[in-house]
Amino acid sequence: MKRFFSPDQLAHAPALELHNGAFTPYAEIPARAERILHAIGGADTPPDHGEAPIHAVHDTDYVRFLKEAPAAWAAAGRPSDPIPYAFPIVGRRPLRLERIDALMGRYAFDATTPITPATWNSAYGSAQSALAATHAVLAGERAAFALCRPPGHHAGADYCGGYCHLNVAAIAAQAARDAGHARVAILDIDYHHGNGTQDIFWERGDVFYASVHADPATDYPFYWGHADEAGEGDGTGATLNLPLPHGTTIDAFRAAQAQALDAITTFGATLLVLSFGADTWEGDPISHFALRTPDYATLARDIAGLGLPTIIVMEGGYAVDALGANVASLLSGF
Ligand code: SP5
Ligand code: ZN
Repeated sequence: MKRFFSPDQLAHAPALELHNGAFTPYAEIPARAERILHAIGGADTPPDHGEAPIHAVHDTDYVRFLKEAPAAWAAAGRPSDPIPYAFPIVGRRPLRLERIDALMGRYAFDATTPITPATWNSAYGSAQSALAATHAVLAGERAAFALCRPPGHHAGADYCGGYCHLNVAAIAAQAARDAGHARVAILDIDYHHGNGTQDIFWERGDVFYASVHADPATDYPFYWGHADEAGEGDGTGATLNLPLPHGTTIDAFRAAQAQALDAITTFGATLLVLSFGADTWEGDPISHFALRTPDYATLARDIAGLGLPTIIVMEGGYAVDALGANVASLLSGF
């Protein structure tokens, strides 16, 4: 299987994140990518498809913010990585976005996602890896793997959060739409709900979003991913949320995924984007499911059974010692 990764993706390395009221070491570290690369025998550097496919998903002012925020933060005299700490209440009043502090909260939904001077280049490289995998599949590959990090599924059209800045799954799906696939599906099997992906396609009937994830009643991102969220407008029925409880093992996870696969078949997708997180693994330090390493091959075989050309993008997974084996297991199932 073709695999893509840009060395630029290693530079984004925030020191700390705000977690449960204290600063702790950032969990989404460059070593994640290094361990995956080692396990899968390396990857090709993606060609440069430019910014246009990013702007097809993300707002221009948000992209400008990602590039400019670190310098504005430094100019305000702050020695730390830029971390938002004040957030607007939605719809309260017109926003005056003059200070960097106001901008930080406007373009983020949480305080766990620092934007360092290296972040834009790394997120751009992550998007280029997703686009390279997309073009490989559009050119006839059965499946291709984009080793995306930073990951993407928590990022919306105009916001970051959850270690995500550019929504690589959405960028891949949109690129496939623009290349002529009329109906595209995104299957998200990261432990967390992909709120950004859901928001981006919420009112669209041409891109189906299905997610199997930890119940937002107990887990991040809390405000999205409940079973009754199904899309609106043209997108009514084109979002499917399958929340599961702590302790979920392969049998229940596989059954929920089968429900998602059935819905994708009914929808009539001609191409699939898989948002893959290995944070469903039993030893993940920030999650509470109990999948085992061989289970990822099982899930992948079920997904491959759809018979759709498939772009696999990497999302979460924080048990660094097991991450390579878990990704290799998933890829082996294809
Ligand atoms: C892509 C993805 O899996 N994002 C997950 C974001 C989850 N953020 C909320 C939980 C943060 C836990 N941070 C633990 C830090 C340990 N030092
Ligand atoms: Zn996750």
